[in-house]
Amino acid sequence: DIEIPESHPRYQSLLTRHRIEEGVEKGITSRQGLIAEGRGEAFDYLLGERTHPAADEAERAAAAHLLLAERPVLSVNGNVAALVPGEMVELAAAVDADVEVNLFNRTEERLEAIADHLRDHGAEEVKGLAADGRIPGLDHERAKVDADGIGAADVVLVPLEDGDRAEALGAMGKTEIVIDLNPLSRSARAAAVPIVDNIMRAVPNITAHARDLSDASREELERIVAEFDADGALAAAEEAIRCGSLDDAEADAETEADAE
Ligand code: PTJ
Repeated sequence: DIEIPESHPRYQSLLTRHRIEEGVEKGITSRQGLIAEGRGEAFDYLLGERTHPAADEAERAAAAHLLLAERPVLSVNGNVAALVPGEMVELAAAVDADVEVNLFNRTEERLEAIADHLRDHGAEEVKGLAADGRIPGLDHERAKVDADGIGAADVVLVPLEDGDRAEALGAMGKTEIVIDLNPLSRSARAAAVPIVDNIMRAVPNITAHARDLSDASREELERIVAEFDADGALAAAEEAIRCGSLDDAEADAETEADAE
């Protein structure tokens, strides 16, 4: 194990990288997951490694969607399992959702390892092993889902999803919540709620919003969902990457305003 001093300026990023490495060693994360992590890190660096106000709003809209859903499902792949296993289980409990392992590069070994890993982190039931449902329009291996999981879901959270699958799920009429640091990715663009934020920050924040909204009326939740603007959220993220993110004065002003 490596020790990363918390005082290191890039502590979070090094911790994330270390978790992915460990995930590969444990047979949870694919080697392609290392490449995906590198891509994500580059975008996070440009975003200033913080949750921007537009991402926070998307996280609140995601919580409202999940609370309103009849059959919400949280999809877990090899990167998600390595980075936020306990946090996904907590979110599932907060919004009463199922957890389903759903892999881009599907192998039985990795499926089992991820399901075990989620159980070690408190999951009671893990879906994805039955694989008795299909997403229309995808080739055999990539189409597999549980018929009573993602197959029957009305709202699905698909973090770090491949673009083809995100589009195919959208075409099935499901409300998709995507977490992806790249605001230009097809997955983010296919989503009803694109969350441009690091999954390490996004998932705990969706849970915090869900807890905050647990007593909200249906009308209030529906209002949050209706007022959310997906194109606006993507544009704000792109704007933050292009010019705003490294402006510390602006960030400080925002923090001060929040404190007041
Ligand atoms: O475990 P599997 O087989 O299901 O495979 C999972 C990966 C992620 C390897 C697979 O789905 C894949 O290849 O995804 P892509 O096409 O590389 O897309 C991953 C997206 O997630 C990219 O747009 C990255 O910017 C983004 N990303 C990477 N790390 C993070 C992230 N977004 C949020 N938080 C992160 N930590």
